[in-house]
Amino acid sequence: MLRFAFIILFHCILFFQIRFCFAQDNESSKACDCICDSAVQLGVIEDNIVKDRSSEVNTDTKKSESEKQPLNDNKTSEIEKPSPTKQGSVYTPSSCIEATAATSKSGVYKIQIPQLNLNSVDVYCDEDTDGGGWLVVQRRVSNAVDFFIGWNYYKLGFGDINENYWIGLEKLHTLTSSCEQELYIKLEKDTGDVYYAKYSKFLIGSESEEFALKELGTYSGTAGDSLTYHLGMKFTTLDRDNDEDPDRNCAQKFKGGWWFKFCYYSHLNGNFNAIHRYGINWHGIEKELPLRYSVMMIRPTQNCWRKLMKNSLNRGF
Ligand SMILES: [Ca+2]
Repeated sequence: MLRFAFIILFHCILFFQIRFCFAQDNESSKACDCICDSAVQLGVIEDNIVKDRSSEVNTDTKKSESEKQPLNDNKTSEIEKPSPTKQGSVYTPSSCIEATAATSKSGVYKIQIPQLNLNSVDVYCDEDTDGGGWLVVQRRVSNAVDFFIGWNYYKLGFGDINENYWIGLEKLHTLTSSCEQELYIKLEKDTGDVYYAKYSKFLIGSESEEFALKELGTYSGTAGDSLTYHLGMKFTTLDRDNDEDPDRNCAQKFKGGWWFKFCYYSHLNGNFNAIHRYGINWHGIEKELPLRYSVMMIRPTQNCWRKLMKNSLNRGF
C-alpha cells in the first residue's frame, strides 16, 4: 500500500512539474465528479479485440512526427515488465503520464484499465505534443484501414495502434469516466498546414447511453470549435442510427461512425480518399476540403490527479 501511494504521489508531483514547465492551462474547473478509483466491474474484454490490420498498411503511409520517434527498447521493456511489490502484486501505469515518466519518448506502452479487468493494454503515448502524456484514441494517416464498419467494431476498437486506429468506445468510456480527461485533436491538410482543437474535458457515456458525447468543457486552439455542435449526441454507425436526421443514417451517408447530429460539423472517421464532405472533415478549417491526417488524444486533468492523490492519502499514506 505504501509503495502504491508513493508511486501515485511521485507521479502527481511529476505531472504538475510537467504541466507547469509547459505552461499548460491554468483554468479552474469544478472538481472531478467521477469515481476516480472506482473498481466498477464491467466484465472482462479480451485484449485482442483490436483488429490488427498491419499487413494491409500502405508503406507509403504518412506518419506524424511523433510516430517517427523510435522506441527506446531498453526503457520500454522496463515499463513492460514492472517489478512486483513486496505484497506480490504488480504495478502497471494507468495513464500515459505515468507510463512515459521514465523515458519521455512517444511510442507504445502498456497500461492497466482495472475497471475492465485489463492489466496490460497496449496504448500509444504521445510525448511530443502540448507537454506530452497524451494517450492516442483515434488516428488517420492513410486509407489502409476501413472506418466504414459497424457498431461492434467501434465499440471494441480496431486498426493498427501505430497508424490508423480507433481505441474503442468501451475503453473510451471507461478511461474518460474513471477520472476526468482533456482532449487534444491535431489535424493536417494536404498542404502540410497543421491545426489543433483542445477541449478541457472529454467524457463519453456508457453503451447503455449509446456512448454519447457527454462533456467537452472549454475549447481552445487554431482549428475552430467544430465538436461542440455534437455535444450530447449518441454515437452512430452504419448499423445503428442515433442521429437526429429522420430521413437517413448519417453514418451510412458519410461512410464512418461518429457522434452525428444533423449530420455534422466534424467527422474524423470519414472515407480517407473521398472528396468534399465525404472525407475526413472539420468545418472550422474548411468545410469542403477533406483532411489527410487526424489524431485524437486524451490526458488526465489536474482535477483527476488531485483526486487520485487525495484518495491515496485517505488510504493511509
Ligand atoms: Ca437518422
